[in-house]
Amino acid sequence: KNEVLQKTPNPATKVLIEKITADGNETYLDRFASQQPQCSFGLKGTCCRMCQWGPCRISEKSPRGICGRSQDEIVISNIIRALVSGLAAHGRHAHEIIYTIKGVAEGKINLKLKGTDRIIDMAEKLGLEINNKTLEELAGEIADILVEDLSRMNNQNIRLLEVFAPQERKDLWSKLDILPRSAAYEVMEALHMTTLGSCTDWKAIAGQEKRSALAYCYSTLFGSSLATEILFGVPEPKETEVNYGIMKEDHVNILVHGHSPVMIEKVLEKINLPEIQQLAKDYGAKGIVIGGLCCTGTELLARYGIPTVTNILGQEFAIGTGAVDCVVVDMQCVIPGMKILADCYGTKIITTCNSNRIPGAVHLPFDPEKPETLDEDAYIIAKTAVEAYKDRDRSKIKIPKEITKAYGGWSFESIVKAFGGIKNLAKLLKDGTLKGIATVVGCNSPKVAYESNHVTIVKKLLEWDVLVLTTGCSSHALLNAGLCSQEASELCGNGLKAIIEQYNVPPVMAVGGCVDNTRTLRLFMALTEEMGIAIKDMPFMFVGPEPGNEKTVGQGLSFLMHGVSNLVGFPAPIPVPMPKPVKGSTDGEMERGSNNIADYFGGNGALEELGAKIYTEPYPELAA
Ligand code: NFS
Repeated sequence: KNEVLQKTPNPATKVLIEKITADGNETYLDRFASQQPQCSFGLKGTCCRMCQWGPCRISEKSPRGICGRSQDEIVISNIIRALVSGLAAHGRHAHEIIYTIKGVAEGKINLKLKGTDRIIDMAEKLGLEINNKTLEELAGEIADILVEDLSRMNNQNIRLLEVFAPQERKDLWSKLDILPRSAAYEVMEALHMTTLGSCTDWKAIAGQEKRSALAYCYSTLFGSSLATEILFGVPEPKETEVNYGIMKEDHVNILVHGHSPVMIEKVLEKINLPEIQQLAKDYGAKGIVIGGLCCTGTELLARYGIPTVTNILGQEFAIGTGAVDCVVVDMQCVIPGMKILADCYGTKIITTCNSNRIPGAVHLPFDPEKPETLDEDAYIIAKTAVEAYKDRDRSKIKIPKEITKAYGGWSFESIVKAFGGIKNLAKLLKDGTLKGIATVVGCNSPKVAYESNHVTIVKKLLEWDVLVLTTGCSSHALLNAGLCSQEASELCGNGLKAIIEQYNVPPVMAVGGCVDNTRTLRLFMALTEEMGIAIKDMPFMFVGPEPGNEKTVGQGLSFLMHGVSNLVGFPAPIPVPMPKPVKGSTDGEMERGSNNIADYFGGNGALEELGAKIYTEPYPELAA
C-alpha cells in the first residue's frame, strides 16, 4: 500500500486509498498483502490441477506429475487454459451483441441499428448480395455469419479471418496448420488436448494455442467489435472530461461497468426521460451524473463522450468516495471486492447479465433471445438507481477534485480520417517523424504500483516520438493522466509535437474497449499494405504493462500471431526467461519455470516462426 501511495500517478487514487483505510475498510491492496508470499509453483505455472489425482507440483525432487506429465506439458497446458477462458469470455460477449443484432433485425428488440456504414461495408466484404435488401435484412445475414464464426464445427475457416487477415499471414498460418474453425471448436479442442491422458507433446499444444489465439482474435474480438459498430455505430472523436472528479456530491452518481453495452444503452435512454430526471430532483439531487468503469465505460466514452472514472483495480476506490449511488454492471471484470465495499458505503449494485450474478444485488438480466421485458427492465433500473440517492450515507463522502480533459472515441476509420488518409500516416513513419506505434493495453496488476507502469512507459514513448493507441484499463490510466489530450503535447518529442499540431490528434488515442484492439490491428494492417512491408518488419509493438485477466493472454498472442512483438510487465502466465538462478540456489534450473516454453515464446522459436516474440520487463523505465 505504501509503495502504491508513493508511486501511483493519479493524486485522486492516493486520496481514496487513505480515505478507505481511515474508514476502516479494505481493498485489494490489503488482500494482496495478506496473500504474501504467493505460491511459487503457481507463479511459475508448474502446478497441475487438470485431474483429481493431483494437484501435482513440479520440483527437482518430483520432475513429473503422477501421470508422468512433464513440466513443459503442464506449463503450456496452464497457459492455453487461461487463453481459452479469455476466449470464452469474449465469445460470450460477442454472442450477446450478435444475437442482439438478430433480435433487432427480426423486429423483436426495440433498438435501432445505428451503424449503417458498417453494415454496408461488412456486407460488401463478406460478398453478400446487397441490392433490394433492407439494412435489417443485411445486418441479420451478417449476424448469421458471425454466429457461424463463433460456433462452426466443420473444417472451414473463420470468415472474418479470411476477410481481414493479410495474405502473408494467411499463407504462414496455413503452412503451420493453425487456421482455426471457430471459437467454440477451439475452446473444446484446447480443453480436450490438455485433459488427463490426452496430448503429451508440448509443441502440439503450443500449436493449438496459436490456433486458439487466432480464433480469439477473429471470432471473438473482431466479432464483438464489428457487431457493436453495426448496432451502435462507428465512433467519432469527441472531447470530454474524465477522472473521479466528474462525480458530484449533490447529483445522483451512477456508474456503469462491464463490457457489453446493450442494456446500458436502454438504461441511458430511460435516464434521459423527463420523469426520471424529475424524480432525481424530487429527491433533492441537482441532476444525474453517469460515469464509466472498465470497458462498458470506454464504449460509452467512445460513442457519446460519457466520462470515464476508472478501471478494474480502481473500482473499489470509486466506491470508496461514498458518493456512488448505484453501479449497473453487465459482464466481466466486476471484482467481488467491489460489492463488499458497496455494502460498506451503501451503494446499490444492479446486475444485468445472467453470467454475472452477485449475491445481494438487484438482478434484471438482458437476454437477447428473451427481450420482451427489455424496456420495462431498463426503466426499473433507471428508477432504482435514482431512488438510491435518497438513502445515501452523507457522512462518508469525499470526491477527489481531479477532472482531466480527454479526446477519445477513435475508431480505425476516424484515425485514418484524422490523418487525412493512410498515406499521410505511412509517410510520417517513413520519414522518421514518427518513430513507431505502440498499442498499450490491458488490465491493472496488484503486483506493480497501481497504474504506474502504464503511465511511466507511455510518457517515455511519447518523449521518443512513438504514437500510442490504447484500450481497456490501460486507457483509463492514460486518460486520467491527461495523456489522451492534445495538451499532453508538452511531454512529446518534436516529431509527435508537430503531428499533434498539424493533425489535431492527441498523442495517445483511446480506441475503445479491449475487443476494439482490432481497430489497432486494422491500422497496423492498413499501414503494412500501404508501405508494402510485412507487419513483422514494421516498428509496431504490443505493450501489456500490467496484465491481469485471463483475457489478456489472447490479446498479446493475437498481436504476436500477426508478427507484432509483445512487451509484458511480468512473466506469468507465460513464463519467459527469468533472471539466472542465484548461485547455490537449491532450486537450480527450476527457478526459470519452463525452459522450452520460455525459450519458444520469449526467444528464437517464436521469432523465427512468427517474426515476433515476447519480452518481459517489470521496470517501466527499462521497458520503455
Ligand atoms: Ni480488458 Fe475490459 Fe480491464 Fe483487463 Fe478487464 S476491463 S476486456 S480484461 S481488467 S483491461
